[in-house]
Amino acid sequence: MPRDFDAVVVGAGFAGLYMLYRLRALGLRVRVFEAGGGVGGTWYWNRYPGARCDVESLDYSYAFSEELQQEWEWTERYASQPEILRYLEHVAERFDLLRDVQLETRVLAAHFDDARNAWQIETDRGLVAATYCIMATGPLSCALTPAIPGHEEFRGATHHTGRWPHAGVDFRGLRVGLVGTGSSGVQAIPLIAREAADLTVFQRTATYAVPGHNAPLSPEYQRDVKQRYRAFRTIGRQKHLGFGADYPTAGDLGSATGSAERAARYQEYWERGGLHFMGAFVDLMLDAQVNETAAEFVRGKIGGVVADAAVAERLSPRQVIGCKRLCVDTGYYETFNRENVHLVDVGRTPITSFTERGLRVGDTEYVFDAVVFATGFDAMTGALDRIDIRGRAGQALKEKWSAGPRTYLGLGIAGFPNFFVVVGPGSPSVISNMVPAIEQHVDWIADCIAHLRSRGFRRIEATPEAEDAWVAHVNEMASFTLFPTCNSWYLGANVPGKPRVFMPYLSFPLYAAKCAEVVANGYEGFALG
Ligand code: FAD
Ligand code: N01
Repeated sequence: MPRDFDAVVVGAGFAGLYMLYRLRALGLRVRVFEAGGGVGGTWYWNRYPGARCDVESLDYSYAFSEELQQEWEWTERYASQPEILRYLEHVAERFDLLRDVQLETRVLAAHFDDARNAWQIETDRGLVAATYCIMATGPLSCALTPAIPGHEEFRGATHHTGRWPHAGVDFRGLRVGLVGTGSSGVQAIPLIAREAADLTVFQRTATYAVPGHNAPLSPEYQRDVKQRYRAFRTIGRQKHLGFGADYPTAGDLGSATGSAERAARYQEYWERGGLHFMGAFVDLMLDAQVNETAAEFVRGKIGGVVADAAVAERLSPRQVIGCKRLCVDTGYYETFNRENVHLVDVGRTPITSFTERGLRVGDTEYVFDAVVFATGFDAMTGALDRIDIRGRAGQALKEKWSAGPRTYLGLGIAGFPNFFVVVGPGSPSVISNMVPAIEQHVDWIADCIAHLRSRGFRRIEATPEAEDAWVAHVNEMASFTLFPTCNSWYLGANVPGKPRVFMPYLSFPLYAAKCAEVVANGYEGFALG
């Protein structure tokens, strides 16, 4: 079979679009395959009411083009889904990317042909061959609906937040059930509650939510940032989470701070809003006792907002704060003061089944016109697991990863030559501001391919030794922290049967430095041939 492309990229979100831009600039023939009917990835699929970013827009945006970052005007501190989608569509148009993106095309398989040193990529529209195969399939793109018996019997509508109908959903006058209180549920609940006749929230684990204090972006502040955008980005990238240049980070320990001063610090960071809260002390995710003081502070806030003490108690989480991704909210806890909103605990008694009219929990039937699943994603590995990926000697990636994902730097995989993953397991990815994390990965991959081509190398592959050492290092980093203490999707704990392994790498700047060092040492840990 002829080689159709130098590179195939799977996915047209932030990662796939920028990957195409970089590879095209190197003169490669590239094809992007995207399952969706448009570009945007996360922001194409997640159209539920209230969807917006939780990293501020001036940070959560591309830095690769000075013109782009100067031209684009964000309207809010945290942009809404429609605005981010418009931005990505603008990027695709501005850089003439669409002509190499094939939409509504799902990649089903990618097999490495050793003799031809090429990837054979099977889509639901045919087969192509390419030298490089780059997975930009997204760490949170594989929506997960729990297998609740009797789904087919339910006469009402069901929707998943991550696969929201393009025409929107009119909840007016409807009795709505909503399952899940992670970031998606926390964003959707206040808006659905305002529209629906009645909303019942099914909560398995109470969640910590910190107000985002979302507001229109002041033109003065935006102008100010744009005047120093390069420095703003550089400082942001030096922070552990890859953002927040304008927020000084506390460098002191909660364990060495008195309780009154600690409470004042929490209040200050609460007022800052959003994910910044976890930066109040450097040992918040290292010391369980310090973490508990922050958790207690947030529980106090919940108690102060929710009028019914019993409901407030049920909404108060008990796990380590920050162990599951912190939610950033607008009026989440307040919503439970509304008369048309009810909270049902399904932590001890899970949802038993669907019925014709709604959901059954134990002996109680709840009647609904519509049920919303805000139940999250098969994160980091889900989209890759759903493609039949086979490397040298026909080795299946799914089999290789049966005890948990194994990568070198999250970028490369031993046994899978000329195959790259953008923001894959073993990289900071979901634990960081993802746009700079994506740009750093894409730049690394593009520079690597340019290096191979300029030196006449035809193949690159991570060595098993480098991969083993990296997997051990990623685990070791997590083991110093409180992250492994709860059932988070970072650990795969939300997917029945998924191996419990902490998947992201903690610390964006350390990671970026390591990637640069690998290059400086002649692609140390990779075999080039
Ligand atoms: P995606 O945007 O997920 O794109 C991957 C694309 O690959 C998808 O369009 C998918 O259809 C396609 N694809 C997958 N498999 C196949 C296949 N087999 N064949 C063809 N196409 C395929 N991160 C932050 O840092 N800050 C935030 O504020 C933030 N907010 C978020 C809000 C929501 C509601 C969600 C769900 C996630 C959020 N994230 C946030 C994480 C977000 O996923 C990333 O920031 C980023 O958008 C990921 O971009 P990506 O291109 O890597 O993946
Ligand atoms: O998914 P989640 P999400 N019965 O997995 C519950 C990003 N994001 O879509 O905690 C009952 O966090 C589950 O309960 P439990 C962000 O990175 C960002 O909300 O597993 N409940 C949980 O409450 C985020 O972390 C934003 O016990 C069930 C919920 O469903 C990631 O995407 C917005 C259940 C799932 O929460 C995922 O967020 C949205 C069952 N059978 C997403 N199964 C921003 O704000 C699951 N649950 C930027």
